[in-house]
Amino acid sequence: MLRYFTAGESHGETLVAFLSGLPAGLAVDQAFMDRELWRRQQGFGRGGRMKIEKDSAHIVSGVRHGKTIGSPIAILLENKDWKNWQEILPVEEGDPAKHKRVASPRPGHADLAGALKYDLPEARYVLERASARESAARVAMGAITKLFLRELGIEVLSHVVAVGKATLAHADVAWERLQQLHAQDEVLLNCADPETEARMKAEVDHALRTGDSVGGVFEVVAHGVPPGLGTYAQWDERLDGMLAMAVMSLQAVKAVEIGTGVESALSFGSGVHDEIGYAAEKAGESFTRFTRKSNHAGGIEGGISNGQDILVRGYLKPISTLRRPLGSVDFETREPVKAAYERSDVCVVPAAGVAAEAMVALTLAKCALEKFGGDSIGETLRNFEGYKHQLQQF
Ligand code: EPS
Repeated sequence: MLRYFTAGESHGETLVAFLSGLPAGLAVDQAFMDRELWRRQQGFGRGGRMKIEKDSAHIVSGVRHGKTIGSPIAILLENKDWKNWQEILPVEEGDPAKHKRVASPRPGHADLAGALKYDLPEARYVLERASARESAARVAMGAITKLFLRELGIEVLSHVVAVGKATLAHADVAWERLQQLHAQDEVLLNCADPETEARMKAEVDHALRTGDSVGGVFEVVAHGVPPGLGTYAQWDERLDGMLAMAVMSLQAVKAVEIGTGVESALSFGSGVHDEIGYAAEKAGESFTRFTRKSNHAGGIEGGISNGQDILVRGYLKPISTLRRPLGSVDFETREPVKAAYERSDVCVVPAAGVAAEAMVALTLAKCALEKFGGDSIGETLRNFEGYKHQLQQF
């Protein structure tokens, strides 16, 4: 059973990720992991912190001689900024005069709800854990599960379909185009269309100029997923439900969509459902001879993957830290004041897309291990081959 957790504060010493339940014998590629972490740090509109951090996954357990050994994997990610925070946020009692209070909660942030819940006089500890810095730990775990999924022929990538009002008109981007996008060593807004990307950049520029922030929409695409992951048999085993939770759990995501879910709700059934065909000759790499004319369902029907690409969109609210802050209340005096400002990002849609890839990969890996099992990668692959044979005989 695949299980995963993270720990760590945004300005603490390290982030920690735990990943337990992967089969033994999976080759772990450190350069790939660090490239995934690098991808999450890119994008136009990130703040000064990204100049400080250069994330790298420091694996301390569960991997020996370059391969998983079936034991829990623990990963450390150093916060380079810690050297500036050691006295502000020490583990031991420290000097209270050096603490850095977050005096007035930011609307949209966890500040107020978190302070009320944990009975904290101000929001410092709340933002330390609520911060999207935590998503770096998810990307580290997601990178290892991506390597596992690759063994099954599954790849997961993302692209940005909207930043503010700038929207990609034709969002059905070819898989090859996504691969090209991800081979690039420079990331602007991770949009497949350069003209749209320029309009997206203008939205971020506007937010930068006006002390504002801007949200948007990313799409995660999982390619090569076999039919049969997830099930309608029980409510919490539905793949779409699991993916929705995984992606919704990312900081600043306020809505999740599978395929063209939102548009479909406003359409007639005849325009939405993906007609089924059959190719007598076995077509290329597909798992079965059944074909589809479209993919509005986003690769999931009845909570089960259907063999088409899985498409999951996340809708991000604009970052809640504004250089031109909104109205709030001082925690101590209860007087009206402007919300606190701390160094922050202005737009994080491309980065959130990378973090969502990790969450989708973790979810798919969990479902694949539930279906195929295996304590060694060889055993998993044998079971998978048997299932593929079954599909071909259908
Ligand atoms: C974040 C605020 C900024 C971001 C941070 C998330 O950090 P800081 O307050 O240190 O400038 O840069 O994101 C990351 C550090 C990261 O790695 O993504 C927030 O409040 O959520």
